[in-house]
Amino acid sequence: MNELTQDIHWYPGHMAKAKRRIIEALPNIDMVIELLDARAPLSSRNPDFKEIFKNKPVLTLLTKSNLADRNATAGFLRALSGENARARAIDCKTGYGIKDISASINELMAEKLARDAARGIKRPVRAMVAGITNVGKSTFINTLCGQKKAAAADKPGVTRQNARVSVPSLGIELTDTPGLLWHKFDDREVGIKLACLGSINDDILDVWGLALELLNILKARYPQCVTARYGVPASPEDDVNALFESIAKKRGFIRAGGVIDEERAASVILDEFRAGKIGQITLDRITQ
Ligand SMILES: Nc1nc2c(ncn2[C@@H]2O[C@H](COP(=O)(O)OP(=O)(O)OP(=O)(O)O)[C@@H](O)[C@H]2O)c(=O)[nH]1
Ligand SMILES: [Mg+2]
Repeated sequence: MNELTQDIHWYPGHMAKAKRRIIEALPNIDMVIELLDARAPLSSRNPDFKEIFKNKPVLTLLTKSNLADRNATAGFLRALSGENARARAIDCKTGYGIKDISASINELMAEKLARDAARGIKRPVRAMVAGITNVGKSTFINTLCGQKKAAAADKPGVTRQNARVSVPSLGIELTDTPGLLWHKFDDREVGIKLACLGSINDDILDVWGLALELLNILKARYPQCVTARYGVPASPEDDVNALFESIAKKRGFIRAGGVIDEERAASVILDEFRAGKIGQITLDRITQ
């Protein structure tokens, strides 16, 4: 159907090292704050984390929730919360959900805090912030401490080392970590979705093929968003190549000779999706 036929395989050497460093740091960590992308909470969950963090309390946060489908987020929060699991939605661009984080941490650490208090010890809760590349770990830390302490940027692989940031006003100490992917995506769809979110470096991707994959999901689940954004009719039955072409034409992405500029059209569709301009969209479904 398109050129994205090979499995996306992305596990650069520095991630193996980063994983070792995360494991080494764990004895000095009280709890984990696991960040998932609200637009794909299942696909953006690193399957290695279950084992790595098995002995730690985990607070799960769905980040970038203002870019995601609200109904889907509500469903995922229910699915991810359990007796020993807490899940909350946040958005660091708008500040949504940020003021409740401290209470969630204290709730999760209530026993330890009570134990410390009984022994007259007052020390910060040490929380490790973990998640895949570009999910917003460093931005979350900056938002929580109200200062730009950690480098953050719109590309995967910005943070390369563990780094501690103290937030004395909240009684916590956060450890920023490099984004971790895993060795191989068993499910090809997972790799595609993570690429759509911007968690895999675009340099190694076929951008045209990826945009077609994204359009495939959008026409099936959010055709009204495609129509509203690009002014072209869209429905689940559409041929994805034809839909891509009509968007490219509508936007005037035509090279000399009337040939469609696929690269340009594909980059724009992906960029607009990532910036939330096509709408509030969630790529994962709860029952996958
Ligand atoms: N809309 C929106 N954008 C966000 C949010 N959080 C982070 N971002 C953006 O996502 C991009 C990646 O943010 P980072 O904080 O660098 O992500 P990271 O998880 O630290 O990435 P690595 O260090 O590369 O693993 C930046 O462009 C942020 O501005 C959010 O809650 N909402
Ligand atoms: Mg970072």
